[in-house]
Amino acid sequence: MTSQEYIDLESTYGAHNYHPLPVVLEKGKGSIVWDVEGNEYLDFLSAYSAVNQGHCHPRLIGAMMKQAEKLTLSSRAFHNNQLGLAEKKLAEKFGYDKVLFMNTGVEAGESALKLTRKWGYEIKGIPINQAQIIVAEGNFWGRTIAAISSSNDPQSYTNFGPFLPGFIKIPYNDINALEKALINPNVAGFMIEPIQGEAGVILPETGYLKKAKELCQAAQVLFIADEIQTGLGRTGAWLACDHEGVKPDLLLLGKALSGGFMPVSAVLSSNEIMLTLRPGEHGSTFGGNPLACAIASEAIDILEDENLIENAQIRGNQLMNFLQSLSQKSPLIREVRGKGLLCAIEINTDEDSPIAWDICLSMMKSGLLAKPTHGNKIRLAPPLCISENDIKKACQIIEQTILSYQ
Ligand code: IF1
Repeated sequence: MTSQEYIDLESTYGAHNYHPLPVVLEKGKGSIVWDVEGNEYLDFLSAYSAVNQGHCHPRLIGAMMKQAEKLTLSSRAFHNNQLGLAEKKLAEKFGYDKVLFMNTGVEAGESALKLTRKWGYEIKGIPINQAQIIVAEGNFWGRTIAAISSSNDPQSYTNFGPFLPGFIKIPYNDINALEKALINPNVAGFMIEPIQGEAGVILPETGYLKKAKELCQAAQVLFIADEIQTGLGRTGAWLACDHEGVKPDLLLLGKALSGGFMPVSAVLSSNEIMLTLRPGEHGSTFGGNPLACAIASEAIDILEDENLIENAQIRGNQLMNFLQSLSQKSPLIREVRGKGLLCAIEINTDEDSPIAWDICLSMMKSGLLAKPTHGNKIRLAPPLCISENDIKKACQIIEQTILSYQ
């Protein structure tokens, strides 16, 4: 079958809830993917930062096969011999008392908000059903009713109402707005992405996260860091919060927690917060399943053993240096932003201009896959295992494409 035939199948039989680039992938290895015609591409999206370890990592295949032949799912009605080991590894790695495994990132977000509300009522003493969560405009943490209720993006919420109450929306990177919102005694938590991915790789000013954590602490409000996209090495540190030495009260992980093999997410927190959840009050069929735990454990080890955090920093500097010099040469570029291997080019058009999309189509034809977010921001986020040479190759493709648009 040809790419077009596969695309037609999806169009006929699938929901039209995405607008993918016209490429049909069949194989992936490391930073490279191949389409059904055998064309090779540098993957500069990494499945939205889920394949930080690189596509189809052999150690993850091994861990998956080994566990899959023994036990894939026990349910939490019984214990299994992988869960405690994985909980210990994550808790010790990131310095928390306890871990709550879920599946998708949005489930980790939902779980964190339930924990925060419970803690708000039972520890902070907020009147029942009055708890408020502060979120930042431009946030993206998934597609559930709670997630879109906290969103200010019409594409996320239009015609999906009625919405959940209990969210206070403030501008991102605005410490005065946070200070004001924290006056409300019913605020239980502040949930924030250390860098806003979907919004177009928006970085807060240096010191914002640190100040925000301090203000939350002083107001007895939980600081919840959504590191589902920025975590696990993506920004050149284990966590984006590490760049400012900020320790969240609740830490959300997902995506690369499984290296792209299956949905695995987790909330990490303290005993005081975690133990507000008592048996039977929260869970999920696949949450903490032995297969996911075996894969997650190996996914963490790979990041460590292969120095992928350090590689993200070095390759990220290489990419950002190139992007900064390119932005001097091209009036088409409004701004380049990034930290580690989470970068973006903001094209000098408004959001509904087709130029960013056309640039991505051209780069695709030259062998590089990237996709715009919010219209005119092109996210550039290759697997953390990417080589110096492949960054060079990508830079050549980006430069020749952008300069051809003069
Ligand atoms: C889609 C976006 C990225 C996330 C953060 C939680 C979640 C995500 C910071 C939820 C998920 C995914 C969702 C996917 C595309 C992708 C995405 F463009 F949608 F926003 F990466 F930027 N927190 N992001 O980025 O995790 O439930 O999906 O496992 O929905 O199209 P999930």
